[in-house]
Amino acid sequence: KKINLAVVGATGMVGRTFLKVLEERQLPIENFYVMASSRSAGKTITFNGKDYIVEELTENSFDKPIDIALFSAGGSTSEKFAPIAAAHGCIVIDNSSQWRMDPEVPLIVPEVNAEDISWHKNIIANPNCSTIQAVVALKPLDEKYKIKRVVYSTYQAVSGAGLAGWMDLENGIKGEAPQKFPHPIANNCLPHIDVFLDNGYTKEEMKMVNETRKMLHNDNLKVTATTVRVPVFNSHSESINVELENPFDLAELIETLKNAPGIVMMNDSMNNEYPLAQSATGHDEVFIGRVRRDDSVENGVNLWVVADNIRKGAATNAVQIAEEIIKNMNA
Ligand code: A2P
Ligand code: 11C
Repeated sequence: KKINLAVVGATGMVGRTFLKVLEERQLPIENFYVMASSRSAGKTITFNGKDYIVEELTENSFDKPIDIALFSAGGSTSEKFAPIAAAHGCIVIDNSSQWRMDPEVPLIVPEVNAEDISWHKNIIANPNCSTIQAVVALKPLDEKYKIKRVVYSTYQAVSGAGLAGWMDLENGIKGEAPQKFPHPIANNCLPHIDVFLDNGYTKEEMKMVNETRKMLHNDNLKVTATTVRVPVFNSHSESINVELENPFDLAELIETLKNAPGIVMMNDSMNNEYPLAQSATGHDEVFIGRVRRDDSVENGVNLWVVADNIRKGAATNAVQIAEEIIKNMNA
């Protein structure tokens, strides 16, 4: 069966990548709709060789039959319009942080917890980009060895902050002052992503903590994070330190990661082979390397994990969720 699909926020950075990934993966689409704010209404967007006129998102946008809507138009747009779409029987896959921690809303990475899709009430949340690539790496380790504690340190690209973040790096290299970030990002590392909270952490750091716990189904998992913006245009890199409950053989652990879904191992350090932001960009897999034992604890391991934050970290993951839904519809 072909479906009717809408992209909300189709003119944005993630929205445009939604279209690209939908084309590449050839989703079975009957009627296709592109929506954005009044600012873009009337513009033309090409999809699968056909022109579509951007519609303004309004309360009536979901009066027509739409099976699935991919939202990436900010938290407040999702807050208002996702429930309207859901009430009309449309399944919303929402890329904002608005619904992620709602106990009624499944938070999904298909390689990690596709089974949670079954209890959705027409809204499904797409996790934060830095959490998506981390849990793809952690899930196989949790299954085999049970995770005791996780320490995240991230090196995040400016594309995560949208077009404005991208321009701050591009213009910063030319010596211009920043518009988006509070300090120059060119030739700098900013230990500051999203806003600061009362506990001294940033919202990005707490997203990583809370979303990891939700997807690994362990509210008590010990996890902490330091998230850092670095002068890289695209793809997030992460150092992940993991303490496991059970002892492991390093070669076997590497093999476990290698055989897990969505992972590409690049673990030949002696030949200078390890994941890099430049080589991950444009791909949908999570790249893992520098796998080595952490001898400072009993069963510790260190990983270097890189992925395209706009693709696997946002658009591709959402389209994979849509594919799961379509599979279930046709089952
Ligand atoms: P528009 O282009 O009309 O402003 P980004 O994260 O790259 O800035 O993209 C944000 C996306 O969300 C854009 O497609 C933008 O549309 C859309 N958007 C922002 N605010 C609204 C809104 N109130 N209603 C619908 N779409 C919105
Ligand atoms: C960044 N991770 O790199 C953020 C962007 O919760 O979807 C994604 C924000 C979110 O700036």
